[in-house]
Amino acid sequence: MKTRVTELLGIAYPVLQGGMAWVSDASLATAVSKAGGLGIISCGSAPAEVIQKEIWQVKKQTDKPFGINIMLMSPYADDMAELVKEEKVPVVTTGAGNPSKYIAGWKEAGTKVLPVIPSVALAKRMEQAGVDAVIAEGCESGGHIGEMTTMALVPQVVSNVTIPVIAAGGIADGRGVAASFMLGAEGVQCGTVFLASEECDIHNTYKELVVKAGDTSTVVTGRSHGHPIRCLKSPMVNEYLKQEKAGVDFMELEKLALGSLRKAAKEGSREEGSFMCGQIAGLVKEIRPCQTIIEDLMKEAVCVMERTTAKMK
Ligand code: TUI
Repeated sequence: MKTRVTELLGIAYPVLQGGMAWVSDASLATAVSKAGGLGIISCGSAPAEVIQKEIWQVKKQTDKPFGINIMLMSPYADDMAELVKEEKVPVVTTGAGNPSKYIAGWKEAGTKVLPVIPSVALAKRMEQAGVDAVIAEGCESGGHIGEMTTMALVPQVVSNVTIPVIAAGGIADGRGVAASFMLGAEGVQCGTVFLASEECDIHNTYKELVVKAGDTSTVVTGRSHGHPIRCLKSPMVNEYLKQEKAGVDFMELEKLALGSLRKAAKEGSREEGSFMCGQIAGLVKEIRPCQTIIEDLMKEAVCVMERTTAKMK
């Protein structure tokens, strides 16, 4: 399938793997890029030298394009912005903030810039700042989320910018891909479905929890203090929500959550882990290689689109 997104990024399929802190490392990014999508290393809150090694590992294993995702609330965001230029990373995506101050430098280095945006206003500002495309992410996503749903956000962004739009949030099969294209997106970004991939280097417990999850298995913490995070229900998360409801302040709550991402991804701790995950987990029923995930997404999407148009005649 050829779209402005496949042309822009030099990839075979319009499928990006979302950056996931403590999850999407060189192993996952390499597998997705080798399979014809765009693999993305997440910087999370790691220091630049850790991410530089991940970049070297991807470069050693494939010549295909790949990206890094910079979480703009990270204390190392400035260092990461420099690293993008130093390593001539083909694609950078950003999350949890406004990347305006970095855009000119990245463009000069030849990097394609794709910010995640949660609203039309930010999409328009990013277009004016010269980005190559925007990733419109709905609150069905796992992790740090905005207010809008994918269904409402994507068409409104498409109607307000001329650059390509990539849909994210709640997409895990061909129906989600087809629906995104119907809304005017020219690519999709998926996270949750890649948690359940063979090449995803996280604890087996995490994968098991994703595969067993249903439609209502996730909750959102931190709404009251302006840092909403979607993750699977768990003892740690229940305690967080209880304390949040009781009005415990942000710093105290953060102490409770400290290290919980690592505890989920690396230790598989059901008690203390924060298993970030999207609402679409209920559709993810098996662990597959990235190649199969991407091929299934695209085959199903074409099938659904053909079947739907035939039904409407
Ligand atoms: O970034 C994400 N999702 C994430 S990042 C993350 S790591 C983390 N670790 C500890 C605490 C918090 C996060 C886990 N999940 N998604 C992209 C995304 N970006 N969603 C929403 C936004 C966003 C929100 C506001 C983007 C821009 C924005 O701009 C506000 C402004 O400054 O205009």
